[in-house]
Amino acid sequence: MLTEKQYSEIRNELLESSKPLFLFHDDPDGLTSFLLLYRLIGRGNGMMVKAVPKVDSRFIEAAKNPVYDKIFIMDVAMVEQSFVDEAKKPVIWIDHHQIIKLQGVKYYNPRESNIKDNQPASYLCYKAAGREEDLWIAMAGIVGDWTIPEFASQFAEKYPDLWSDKIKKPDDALFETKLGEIIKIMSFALKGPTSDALKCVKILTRINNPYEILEGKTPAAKYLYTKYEKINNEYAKIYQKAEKAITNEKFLIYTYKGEQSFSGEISNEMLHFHPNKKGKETEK
Ligand SMILES: [Mn+2]
Repeated sequence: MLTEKQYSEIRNELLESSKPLFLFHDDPDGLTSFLLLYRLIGRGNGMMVKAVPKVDSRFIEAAKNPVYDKIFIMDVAMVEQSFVDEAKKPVIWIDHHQIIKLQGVKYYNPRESNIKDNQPASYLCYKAAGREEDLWIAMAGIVGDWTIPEFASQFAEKYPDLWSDKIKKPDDALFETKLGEIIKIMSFALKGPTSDALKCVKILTRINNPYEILEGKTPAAKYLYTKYEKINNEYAKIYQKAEKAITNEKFLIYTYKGEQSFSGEISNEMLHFHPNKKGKETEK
């Protein structure tokens, strides 16, 4: 757990920033961490950290841009010291991966007080931003990172149709609820060309309730939903083929070709619906 003092330090760093640069991991936990912090102040720009989860020389040019006065890094496992040194700006790093100590960084990681405590970055950002109306965004990130927070019951009460009494484990929520569908929409929003992913991120900063996405009511929300459906079709095809490949063997190795990489997602869903198998995805 971070302390209340730490949460308010993060909040103050945000409130006092004229224009922050946000660097976030390109998964639902990283994305929602960005949304939660951005929505508190409505200023700044976000960039995804893709491929290698490391803030390095790829981000120096953006970091040096004089329009930004501070850099926030969320849910990225590694930051290079040379990045911090060259950026010459306050760096606030909120993470829950292995502890890494750098010079000149304000570092927030719950593992520092308890090595077993790895509450997702979105959990930390929700607590720091303190906007209860963004509970659904926090839940998407936290459950998307395979964690059920203590405020899940609050979410269930507010959005009973997005949750279910049967949920015991994070994967029950991921694969058998409407919240799980929102998480998938967010995850697929980040796929494809970076420019399109960023367009989707921008749309998400302006969405005020989960039903807007699920029902695709506004043109912007519909854009997200259509992208989701398109990618999900591809996903479903590969998933069904992989499911057909299940044999009595303990391990399932399934190889596929395609535009998108779904290895993690498919393997996780297979494990949920076929818990007696040990999945192993390979990709070509
Ligand atoms: Mn994470």
